[in-house]
Amino acid sequence: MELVFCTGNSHKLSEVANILGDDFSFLTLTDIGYYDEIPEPYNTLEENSLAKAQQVYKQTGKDCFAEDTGLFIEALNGEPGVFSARYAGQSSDSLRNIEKVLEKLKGHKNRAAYFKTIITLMIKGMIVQFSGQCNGMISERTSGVKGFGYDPIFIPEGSEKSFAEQSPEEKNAVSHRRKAFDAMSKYLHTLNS
Ligand code: ITT
Repeated sequence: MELVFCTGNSHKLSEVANILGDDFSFLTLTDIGYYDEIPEPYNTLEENSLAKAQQVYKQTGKDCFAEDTGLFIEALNGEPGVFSARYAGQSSDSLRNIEKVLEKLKGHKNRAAYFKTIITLMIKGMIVQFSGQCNGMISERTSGVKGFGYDPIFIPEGSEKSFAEQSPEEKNAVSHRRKAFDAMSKYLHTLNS
């Protein structure tokens, strides 16, 4: 089975390679020579992840999967949510995005938040979606240098360390991405059996 992971985010590529291990391998967009931009114009993770997978499938005919992820903060009515990549402006600048979150949360006691990942898998003419969520809280300040995006301010439930202070193995054991990809893996095994 040959599946293409439709992402331009190198951090996602390495996390997912680590999560799937020997279970399933995938091709990257670079592997198949696909360099077109993939827009995310919609207001939901479901629609954006579907649009990403559909664009690549329509243009290459290859079975593939894409994922869209957002950080949802309770006290900010779910912001930055589906707009997580460009919360502080058009370009994806994690430091500025984090600054904006910390500024908006100043004085808020409620720091509850969650990451959510939606995967769309296009395989054998079928479209299937999988979801994974990781609950936690937003810290008062950044800590740690590992991971990417909002990891320096996200403390997952059950931990005292931010995702950016955790090893890749620690983050991948509990993350939103882990849960969504476990569900996809399980589905692929049932297809293959
Ligand atoms: P794609 O090519 O896969 O679309 P992207 O970087 O545009 O890559 P998303 O729209 O899914 O990805 O993600 C939005 C942003 O959310 C991303 O740029 C990060 O800043 C942040 N993000 C996603 N997953 C994260 C994680 O596991 N930890 C911290 N931040 C994350």
